[in-house]
Amino acid sequence: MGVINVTPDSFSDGGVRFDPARAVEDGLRMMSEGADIIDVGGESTRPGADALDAEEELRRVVPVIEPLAAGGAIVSVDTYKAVVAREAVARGASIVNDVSGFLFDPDLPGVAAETGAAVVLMHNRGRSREMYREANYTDVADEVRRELEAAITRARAAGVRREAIIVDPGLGFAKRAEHSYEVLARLDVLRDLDRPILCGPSRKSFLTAAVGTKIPAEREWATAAAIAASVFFGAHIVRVHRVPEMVDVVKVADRIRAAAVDSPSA
Ligand code: PMM
Repeated sequence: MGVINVTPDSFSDGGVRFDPARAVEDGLRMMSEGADIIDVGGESTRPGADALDAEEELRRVVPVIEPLAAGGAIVSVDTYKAVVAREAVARGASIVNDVSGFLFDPDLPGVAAETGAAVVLMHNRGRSREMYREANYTDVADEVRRELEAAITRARAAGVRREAIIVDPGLGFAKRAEHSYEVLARLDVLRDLDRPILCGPSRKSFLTAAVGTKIPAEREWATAAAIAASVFFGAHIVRVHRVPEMVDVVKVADRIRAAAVDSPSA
């Protein structure tokens, strides 16, 4: 999954794709580089970010979603707002990527069910401004699994098909660095949920706990290590900013994972 942030203030790519033409061009290039899904977002989710109104969010994402979908991309819309999700799906998105795991907008599960879109339920707790306040865990991997199970229950209660659900541990969301490392290392506990697992370590600030402060665009080698680990520990989809390099990382990591599973001592 390649990331296209149509925002002036993205922490991870510095807002270069605020111009829709540039965003579309980059999304199409990501597809040719091997991305299977393009994730289009209009609101920055970095800690402390301000919420954006739905109309402005749609003004940003629709001109990017339509041409990408018309160009053959599987498009996901990174939004927690029902109004944005409904319109984005009408304009060609087929996945709703909700960083709140159906916690922030009570109307979103119903819209997801009605439209038949696939949904990414990401683990999270508070809103952007307050999410580190919620980063208290005794067993982070187990708590993330249980809270994702509750998100699946919310989705199913609204009529979302089980097959339409993808789960995501939400690296960096309501988690301090040590929590993100632990949840990544114990990603296999999410297998109990029996749904595809999406993992998004790309350029996140938890990587700086290991490599020191670097600007996000210089966290690619650190990202590669975390992407390889995501694949080893069972992720089915990885969300990345640099597609060609991470496609190679995934291909090699996946060969190693498959060899470990097939080995006589496994
Ligand atoms: N991370 C960001 C935004 N959306 N969605 C999912 N499903 N998983 C993530 O880890 C995730 C996300 C963080 O911001 P970015 O768009 O700048 O990478």
